[in-house]
This record gives sequence, C-alpha cells and structure tokens, in this order.
Amino acid sequence: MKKVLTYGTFDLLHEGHINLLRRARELGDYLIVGLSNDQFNKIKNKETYFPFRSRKTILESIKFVDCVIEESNWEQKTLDVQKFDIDVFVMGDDWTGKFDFLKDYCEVVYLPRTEGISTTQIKRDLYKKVHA
Ligand code: C2G
Repeated sequence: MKKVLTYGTFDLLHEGHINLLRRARELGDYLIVGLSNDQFNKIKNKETYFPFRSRKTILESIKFVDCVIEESNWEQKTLDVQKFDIDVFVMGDDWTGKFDFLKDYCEVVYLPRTEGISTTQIKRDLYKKVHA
C-alpha cells in the first residue's frame, strides 16, 4: 500500500484544500494528514476560526483523507515519515524546497496551489462585506 503524508491547518476548508487533498491521495492508496494543533498554529502565527477538534472532524469527513494525526511542531515530519512508513510526502508549492530533507526517506512532491482562494482571502472578503 502506497502511503501519502501531508500537513496543514485546513481552517475554513475551501476548494484549494480539497484540490490538494484529492491530488495527494491520487499519488497513493492511503492519505495521512498532519493537522496543525492550536498551539502549533500560534507558532506559525496563524489565527484559526475553528479549533483543532472541529478542523479534525471536518477533515476526517473528507473521502480523500484516510487518517488525521496531530501536528504540534516543525520537527516531527522525519519521525512521522518513518513511523507511518510513508512513500510520498506532499505539500503545496508555496513550500517548494522547504522539506527536501525528507528526500532521504521518501518521495517529496510539491503541487501547484489553487489560485485565487485562501483562508486569509475569505476572511478579508467577509470583513469587507460586513463593513461595506
Ligand atoms: N493550499 C493550496 N491551495 C490554496 C491554499 C492552500 O494548494 N489555495 C495547500 C497548501 O499549499 C498546503 C495545504 O493546502 O499544502 C494546507 O494549507 P494551509 O492550511 O494553509 O497549511 P499551512 O499553513 O501551509 O501549513 O508543516 C507544514 C504546515 O503545517 C503547512
């Protein structure tokens, strides 16, 4: 079984996230998602609308996702790749090059981001609507 691993915050889930998860899953037979917990999002300077528990429930309901694990630090990836016997590590190409150190353990694939959508954009657009 070819196992794929990716990480993210996946707040205010949108089509860009789904496109990433679908393409990641298509690179293998089983997709594990390392979901950033609330403490790690503070380290990433990311304010989330939904707490970890809700974001986990939402992710687990997606047909492309087979398992959700917790992401709590920058250092866990190498361990996770070995622990879960990962064949392919996938991230959006805004991360190109950042995780090449994992090439010693598995294939590393950076997929083109979906243009024109982001959680930040959603928040900005909603703010404008409410304050127009
Ligand atoms: N993404 C995408 N297209 C978008 C928005 C996001 O392909 N329009 C991808 C990102 O490149 C990432 C994944 O969806 O691979 C999740 O995005 P975020 O939740 O923003 O994740 P991020 O904050 O980049 O966290 O250790 C890695 C980090 O946890 C990644």
